[in-house]
Amino acid sequence: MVNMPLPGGDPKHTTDAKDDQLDSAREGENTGQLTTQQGVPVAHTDDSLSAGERGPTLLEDFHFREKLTHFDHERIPERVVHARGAGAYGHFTPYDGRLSPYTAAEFLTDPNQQTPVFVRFSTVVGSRGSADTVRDVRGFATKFYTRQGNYDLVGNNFPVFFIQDGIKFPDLIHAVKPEPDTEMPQAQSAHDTFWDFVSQQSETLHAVMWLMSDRALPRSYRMMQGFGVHTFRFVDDDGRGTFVKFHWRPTLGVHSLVWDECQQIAGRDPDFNRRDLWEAIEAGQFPEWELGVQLIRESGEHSIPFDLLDATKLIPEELVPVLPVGRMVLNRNPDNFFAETEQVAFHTANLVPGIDFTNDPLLQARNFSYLDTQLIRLGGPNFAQLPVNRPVTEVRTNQRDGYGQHSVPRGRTAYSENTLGGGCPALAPESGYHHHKDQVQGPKERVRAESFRDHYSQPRMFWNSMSGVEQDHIVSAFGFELGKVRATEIRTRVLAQLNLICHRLATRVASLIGETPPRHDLLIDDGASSPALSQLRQAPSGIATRRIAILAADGVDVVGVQRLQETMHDRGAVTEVLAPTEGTLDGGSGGSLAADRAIVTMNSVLYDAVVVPCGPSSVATLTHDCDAVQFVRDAYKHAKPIAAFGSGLDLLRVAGVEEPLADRPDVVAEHGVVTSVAAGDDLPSALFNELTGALARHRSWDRASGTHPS
Ligand code: HDD
Repeated sequence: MVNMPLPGGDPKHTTDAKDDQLDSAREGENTGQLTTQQGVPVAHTDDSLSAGERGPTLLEDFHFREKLTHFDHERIPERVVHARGAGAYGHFTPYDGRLSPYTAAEFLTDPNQQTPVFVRFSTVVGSRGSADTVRDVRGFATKFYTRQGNYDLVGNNFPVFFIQDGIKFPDLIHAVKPEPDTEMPQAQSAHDTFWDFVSQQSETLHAVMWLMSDRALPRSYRMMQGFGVHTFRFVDDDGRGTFVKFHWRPTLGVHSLVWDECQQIAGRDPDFNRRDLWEAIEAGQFPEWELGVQLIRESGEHSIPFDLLDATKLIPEELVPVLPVGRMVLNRNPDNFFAETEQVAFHTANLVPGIDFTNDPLLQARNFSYLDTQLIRLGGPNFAQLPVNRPVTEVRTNQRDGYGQHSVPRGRTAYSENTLGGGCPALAPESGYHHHKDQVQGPKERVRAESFRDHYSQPRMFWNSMSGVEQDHIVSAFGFELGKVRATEIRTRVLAQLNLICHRLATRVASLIGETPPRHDLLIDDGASSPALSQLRQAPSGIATRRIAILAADGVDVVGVQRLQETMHDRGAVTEVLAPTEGTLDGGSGGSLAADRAIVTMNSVLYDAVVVPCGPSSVATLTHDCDAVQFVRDAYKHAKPIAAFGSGLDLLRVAGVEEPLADRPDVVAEHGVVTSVAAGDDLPSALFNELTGALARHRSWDRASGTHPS
């Protein structure tokens, strides 16, 4: 049964075939008596069994031994990369049959099929307990539980990778991970070994440009793109192939944090992205992505001006448009982090009929690595039986035994071909998986293809595609990262590489780190760019789920705040009232308002916008509260929308906001600072509209102070 709601009475209301299947593995809430693993009720668990009140502990205390032994074995190896992550369940539905001419994969072509999915987002470099908001690539791995078996699309939020051949993956990861002698720094690329590697491997440069860009600092997992990265192959019912690149596009738009914020959030809420995903789903604000594909005929392979097998290259959307093909919604949080998000096992070789690989040497290496890593991480060959990993289709193999065998296979035969078992499980010559018949020939040799040699034109295209603000951020990021590099010769080598991308880029970075800029402009820039790569050039999105902090104290204009809340909630935003202490605030002209949180427990970096409402005594309190003043100062510095009305404008003045402020009820909106002297029922709706517009634009980079940090 796929996607049919289950009858009530289950421990949890299930919604699809995967949820239905998981139900059999879910335990009820821990409400009954405590037992041992053997189900024996436990009478006493706080003192071990000892010989005499102050005597030694006895070996026969089986409850003590079982409790300690299990605890001692609770940890499994964390993922060697992508150790820190967060996941959720949902579903994918294709829009229609538009991909039918290209692929036999039913989940992509049958609009009547809603396929359950599990998605895990991750950072790459940090350990399991590291902060979410580090400068890093984000993993975007999707397991589709299709009717033809599990398909895994194990992608990232960058469309390109750092190396061309997977044999270099251990070198790359050893260079970027904490240095082996000190195990420092944690979850950072800003150290000597990473840049030592980069400075000698020009193939890394394109991905490094993405890493230094705002893409490496996503505001939310819900607001980032995903990419399959490699060129894959669709295969139709007749075995004909078409090259394909996969894209996920979030409906909430693509938005980033700024670096200064990221560093603050890493201390104030290291779970920032994880919490954001969890809370949005709990609140019913289900994140959505559109799946898009770029299709290239096999005969057109060589019309693309670079090698499709090179994972350090992207196909500009202007050259091959992205065809939207379906929608994914994440609507269910896991019940248990370890059982589901930690034990989920992705593998690039989990394919269904209709999708195949190409000879991309990075992908070929991955096809070895993922299965291999799951064996050590999940302790044996039966990890596909773990609830989160099980397909919703029936599994019938001749594989037997091994650690953690959970099923009870019956019958005498576990081999093929057999007659004793009636020849079962039988082969599926028609519907089974057939590898694409790719023609290959050539000598056996260790060599990098000539067509992989150009390492500079796409980093340059990326740089050329950025807006001025995005370029500023990239320059500052290089300045920060290389500023942490102690070895001068590494800095010099990196600058020499940057000089081959753009002389101006190298010169600007050199001046930030006090190094001599490369002397000559060595390149001829063809000016190639792909405007689709710029985040800031994309159309503004809506404001759904954006978080607005309302700063208030006793004496606040309750009517004004309530009108603001109602309007912004109607538009999908989330508001929270922050006050010097939690509790109920008295309104200046009657009424009261609940304060959701104390200002000191939060910070403007945890919100998208801040509003200071009217209320002379409320504002007087806030102007003497350092945390409240800093709140507005930081929001201003980080180019976030700020609104104030009535006496609320005073807090903006004290915080040093330099934009023109209103001196009449008419709304003044300059560079994302929206003000009016009106209050309560007189508040003009233009104030809400201007705030909405500023939120949809995300940041105002043109602030008068010009001091926003990158
Ligand atoms: Fe990888 C995990 C994505 C190249 C070897 N990778 C992993 C995850 C993601 C990616 C999203 C986390 C999956 C999860 O949430 O459990 N990896 C990529 C992308 C790559 C890439 C988009 C390039 C296009 N990876 C890559 C190479 C190798 C690996 C070249 C090795 C040759 N990756 C692994 C791994 C991991 C992994 C060691 C660690 C944990 C795991 O697999 O399950 O096998």
